[in-house]
Amino acid sequence: MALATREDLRNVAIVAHVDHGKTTLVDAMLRQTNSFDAHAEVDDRVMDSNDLEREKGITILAKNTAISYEGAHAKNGPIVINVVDTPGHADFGGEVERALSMVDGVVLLVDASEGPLPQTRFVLRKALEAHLPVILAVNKTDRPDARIEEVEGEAQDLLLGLASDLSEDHPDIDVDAVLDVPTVYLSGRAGAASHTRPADGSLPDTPDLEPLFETILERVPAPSYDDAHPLQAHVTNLDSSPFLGRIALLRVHHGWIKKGETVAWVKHDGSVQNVRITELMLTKALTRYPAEQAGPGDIVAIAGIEDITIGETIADADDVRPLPTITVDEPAISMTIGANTSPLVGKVKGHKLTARMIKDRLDRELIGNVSLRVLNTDRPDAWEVQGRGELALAILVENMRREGFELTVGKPQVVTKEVDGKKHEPYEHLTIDTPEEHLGAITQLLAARKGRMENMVNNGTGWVRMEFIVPSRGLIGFRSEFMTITRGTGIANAIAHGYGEWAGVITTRNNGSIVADRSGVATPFAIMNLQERMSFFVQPAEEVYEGMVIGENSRSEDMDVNITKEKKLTNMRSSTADTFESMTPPRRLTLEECLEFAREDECVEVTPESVRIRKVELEASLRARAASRLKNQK
Ligand SMILES: Nc1nc2c(ncn2[C@@H]2O[C@H](COP(=O)(O)OP(=O)(O)OP(=O)(O)O)[C@@H](O)[C@H]2O)c(=O)[nH]1
Ligand SMILES: [Mg+2]
Repeated sequence: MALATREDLRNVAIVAHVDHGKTTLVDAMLRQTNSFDAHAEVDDRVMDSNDLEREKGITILAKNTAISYEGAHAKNGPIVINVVDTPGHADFGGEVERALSMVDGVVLLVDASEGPLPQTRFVLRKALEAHLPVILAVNKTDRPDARIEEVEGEAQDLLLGLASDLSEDHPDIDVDAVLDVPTVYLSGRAGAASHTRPADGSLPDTPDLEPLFETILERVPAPSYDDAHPLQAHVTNLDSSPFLGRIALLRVHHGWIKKGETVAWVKHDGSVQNVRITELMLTKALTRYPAEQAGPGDIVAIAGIEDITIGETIADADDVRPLPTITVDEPAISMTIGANTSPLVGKVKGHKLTARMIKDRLDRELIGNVSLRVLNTDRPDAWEVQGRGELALAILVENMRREGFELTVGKPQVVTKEVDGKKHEPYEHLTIDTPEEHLGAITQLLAARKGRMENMVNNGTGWVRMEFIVPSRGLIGFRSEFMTITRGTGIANAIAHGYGEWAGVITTRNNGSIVADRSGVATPFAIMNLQERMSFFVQPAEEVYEGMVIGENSRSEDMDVNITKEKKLTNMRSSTADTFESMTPPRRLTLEECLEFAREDECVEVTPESVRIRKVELEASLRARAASRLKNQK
């Protein structure tokens, strides 16, 4: 079987740990290949196109763009490079795995100061398992704290370690080929690159990205295909448009796909249906344009197939050959998402309230999000949603909130498993970088959360790096405490470390909740009276209800208070201005903070206007009874 190649095409994914500069580099690649219209106003990080991505400054969804490279290294005419930008946050690892099924090589970015971090290892491992060639790019060489040579060494060590690890399970991996990795030095932000190592803190010596393009063209193979093979294309991503409905992104492996043609759609359950390709589009920079046909190696968008999902195959109608389904790592964190059951439900007209609407929305999410699972619960209006991590689930809830949903969201839990009759839970490998002085407090914090220290390096710069193996459960709510301890300076990164035995009880929050004991409106008088002993989440004039958590106690137990109490009228005049001045402003918790804060017997009420923590059991008397029952059991 003689393989042909598409010399005019390359498919490459940019992978890295979070914030190591992937999206910024893609900007520079687009700009330098004149991919934008001459007068277009172009934002930074154009690939981070959805609202939440821009707000949080992180990439959530993998996306592809196409550039036409016409520079010095394109010897026989322009070469289209499909570039897939991937998220670096561990919770979106499923996106990365999927992105890898679209490409023939990866550029692995490593921050010249931070060096390889847990997600670097994860993405590199996935790339090697997929037999993809790797280009190592030491990025941000301009950082004043860059330590380029050291970081390069660490990346080489990582490669070596992974290669020898992998060769045990995958004898077909060619270790020498794996270790033959070219290095490029980059400052993605400056759009500069070089083959030779710049001095720490300075820019690479070529004022453009030519050395990177050169290496991509040389190392990432042009897509190869069998000329005689019938059409075979994999659905690797989904999108939608108001005009075209669902859009499936396909990586064509063999054969040609033509507009107007009838093809076979091989579904997950193995059934095959003939469908007509009514819309076919290729990508240029950030826009899709209609095309007549696409061939081997192309990443092409098709519209008009309503239920098509990721991992399915489009094949020749006369010779159907399915591709393997795309697998991703299992989810570790779950939470229940259900209809809003609080007394304040539906205060604003037009919100999406019903269980039906919520279920439809969750089902829709499943289609595009391969790392998610939705299970039934014993209640008809609530579902258990499982995902890779807390953030991934919080983002789903945040998106639904913005779409107008009202929800009740349970506290995040871990997904446990039975192994040999014993309960097992997921663990994480946690890497911490922190100024030395916080070492003691952090060790204590993690000990309480059942973390086991694996490694500690003090490189004499006043910073230490510690590595822990911690139950994922112990990391729920960890981040905010960690940030307080390190006054925002610490860096913590976690990555899945498989399942291990249940670690026992973990107590996370030391302080109890302040709970409203009746419905009404919070008054300045009541808040003033209580604020010494607690910190409040609500402010005067805000509506509250019985069982709503309105603050954090300075003691460990919960406390029910009347926050609606009015001051008795007296003859004495007091100026309200006075009152307000001495009132501490309320602590406003974000959705993620609420999810972290909530205890087992609490959940979070989410509406487009507000996020409130509440007791699962709203009535004080019922709560008291449940608590005493629990005490008697112990
Ligand atoms: N000093 C320096 N900073 C850079 C460079 N490239 C990117 N940054 C900064 O690094 C931060 C992260 O950049 P992004 O491009 O969003 O990183 P990312 O890898 O796409 O992040 P995720 O998608 O969230 O994983 C931003 O604040 C950038 O301005 C660089 O070459 N030098
Ligand atoms: Mg990004």
